[in-house]
Amino acid sequence: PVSLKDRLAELIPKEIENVKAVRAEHGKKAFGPVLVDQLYGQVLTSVLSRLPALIWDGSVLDPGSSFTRLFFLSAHPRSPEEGIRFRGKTIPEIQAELPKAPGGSEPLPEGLFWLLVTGEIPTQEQVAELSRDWAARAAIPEFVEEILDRCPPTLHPMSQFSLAVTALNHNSAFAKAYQDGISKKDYWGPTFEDAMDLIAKLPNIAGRIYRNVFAKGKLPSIDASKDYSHNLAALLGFGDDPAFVELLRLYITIHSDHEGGNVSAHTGKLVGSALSDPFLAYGAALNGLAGPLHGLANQEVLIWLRKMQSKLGDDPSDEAVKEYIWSTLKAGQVVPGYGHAVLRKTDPRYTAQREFALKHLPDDKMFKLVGQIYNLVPDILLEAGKAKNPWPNVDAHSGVLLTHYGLDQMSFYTVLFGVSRAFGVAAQLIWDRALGAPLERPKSYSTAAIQKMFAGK
Ligand code: FAM
Repeated sequence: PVSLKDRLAELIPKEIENVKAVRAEHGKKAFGPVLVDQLYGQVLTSVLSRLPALIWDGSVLDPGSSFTRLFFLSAHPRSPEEGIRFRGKTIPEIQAELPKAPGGSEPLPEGLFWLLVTGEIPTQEQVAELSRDWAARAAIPEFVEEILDRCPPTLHPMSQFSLAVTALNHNSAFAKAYQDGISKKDYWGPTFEDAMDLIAKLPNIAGRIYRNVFAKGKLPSIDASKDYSHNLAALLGFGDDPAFVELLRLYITIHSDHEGGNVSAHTGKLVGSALSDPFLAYGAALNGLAGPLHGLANQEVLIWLRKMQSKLGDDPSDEAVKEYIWSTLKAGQVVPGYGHAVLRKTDPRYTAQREFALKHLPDDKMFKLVGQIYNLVPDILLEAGKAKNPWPNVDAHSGVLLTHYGLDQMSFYTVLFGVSRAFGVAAQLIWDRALGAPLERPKSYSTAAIQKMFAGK
């Protein structure tokens, strides 16, 4: 079928049977012990990134082995990249296999969404149908426009974004169906409609925030003959720059999903498990993405780089950069854009952006600085001896690319991350409702209970 919903309707009953079979065969097998220290977040890593607690088929991270990697680091200074697979495919594979726009060479995020939802590489026609469908759903209610227009420009763009997404719940198909007494087995249908509406409406929300906060004038309307990234670029005022449009296609694709346990994806899943509709669930996810240890890191990286540039000038020596990095650590701050809760290698999303930069902006000064930092930070983090992963993550690179094309308003960067992450969370919410995922409710213990439980043992 050309329609994503029709294809999904064919896949859901098969997957329900598959899950049943896996549970029948393996359901009674033990999976992961927990140490008391881990409950308090010490020893190796916090318990949650080790505890098998979630199921999500859309994407999976391959951490590599931290011990092997650290041990061999001096012998192999640049670690091999793999890291993430979307439905079994690496980033280079999806770049090669997903449909492109006419004349373009980066994958269309429409195709990535089809892949996340179905596990299949879509045809050009299926992807074109998604572009058309999203363009048709793109308008946002007038009252949401008014909410955004009334926000003071000093309110962080991420707070405005979350307000607007939450308010979309006004027209939620799932919330209405639930009130009308929908049966559990039909939850996925209205969830799918909300998920599609959510993704479709984000460009208009993001565009309006950008225009309002940075005084960029009137929004153009959505062009139904263009793909999602082209429309988003046009709403931000960059529709005439084909290289920027290509960057957005790559950007949305690689930021879309990153396993089920990262703060934004997990928040969406958790809130969705209470049967809050996809708008409420994604509004909550955005509030998690807005934290500096998660999505806000792309803003933080740019602030950090700019400060470094203003202090050290355009072509700083390695010694000066090293000293600057050490001064960040000595001030009790993190080096933004480095480290990861799961990955133990250079983030392949970093590499994909570096390759884009090498192709389109090899002489950009800030890109060169980012490359210089990449050669210095890992050894410093290793010497400092705390971070388990000294390698760069996605956020170390994204802001430099956006800045190159003139999108240099750093406080807006996480909004673009938020547009992208909706693809993964939306796909996950559809499958959670299709497979009857349970209410998420981890058990908490008091310290007194731990003392009592382990006394004398
Ligand atoms: N600079 C300095 N210290 C770091 C560090 C960094 N980049 N990364 C980790 N550490 C420290 C960390 O603060 C912790 O210190 P304490 O023991 O004093 O608390 C210690 O090393 C162990 O941390 P970890 O186990 O290696 O990392 P976590 O799993 O706790 O946290 C991150 C992972 C990503 C939050 C952490 O590496 C970090 O703060 N990085 C900088 C912020 C950043 O770039 N975030 C974006 C992550 C990105 F992938 C995303 O979500 N978009």
